Amino acid sequence: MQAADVWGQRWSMNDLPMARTYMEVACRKQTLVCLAADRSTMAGLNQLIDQVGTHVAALKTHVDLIDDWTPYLWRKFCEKAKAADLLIFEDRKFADIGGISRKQMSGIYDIRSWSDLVTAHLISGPDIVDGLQAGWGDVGRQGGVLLLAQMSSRGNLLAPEYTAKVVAKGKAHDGVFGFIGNGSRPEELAQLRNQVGDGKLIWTPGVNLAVGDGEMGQRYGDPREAVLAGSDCIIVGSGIHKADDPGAQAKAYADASWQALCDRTSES
Ligand code: 5BU
Repeated sequence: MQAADVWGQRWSMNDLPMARTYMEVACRKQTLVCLAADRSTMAGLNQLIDQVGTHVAALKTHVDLIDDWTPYLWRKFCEKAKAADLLIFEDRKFADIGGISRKQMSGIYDIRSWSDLVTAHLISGPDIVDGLQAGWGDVGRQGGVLLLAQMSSRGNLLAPEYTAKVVAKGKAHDGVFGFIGNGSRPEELAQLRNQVGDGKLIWTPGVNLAVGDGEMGQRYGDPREAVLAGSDCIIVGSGIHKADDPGAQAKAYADASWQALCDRTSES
């Protein structure tokens, strides 16, 4: 199946190379799932790739929560992810001024050298996007920034006025791959999609087949509803990595998200 047919306007109105890469990977593997790989050991992370790699399009990491992290083990893990046709997305939630964000892309974790995507808040102003892009440029790589327009957690401070400002600034910037939207509230997500239009992607955490409240203020919505409301990628963590059979569960999320995308496209 051709990515242009499946993604419709989202493809034709978005020529950012990294966005097109994602849409192609999703098509090849018939999944809109990004696995939030929140395991705290390298063995646990590698095991996840073996278990679910064929059913997910991207891996979302928190490089700073791993107990036995070393540069060598991380390089091997990234090679394994690439071999499994996965984008690597470091959910670092950068928030500093542009020049410091650029430096934070290097340092011990050297995020610029292996990440395809990173998250950032726009609270410090739009130069953060230029700083992160300069970070990738420093090592001759390209990447995309996902701006936090909404969050999934209860009581977060990203009010609708703030969301609208993030979207207005982010839409105009080539370095912005897309926005993080709240997967737990389809109505909020539909509003975000209206503001964003078709030119940028929306990725959504707070998604689980078991809808409701999660741990410590997390909230969950249904994967199909999220995609129908305008999500282009469902970010799923514990729903997959804590399942008895992560592979089977990843396939269930993949099927639900892919079917929803096909239905969304045929309805439009
Ligand atoms: P869960 O196990 O599916 O709840 O994991 C969700 C992941 O998404 C976790 O890694 C969070 O850091 C991440 N996340 C989130 O839950 N909500 C948000 O608004 C953002 C990220 Br941004």
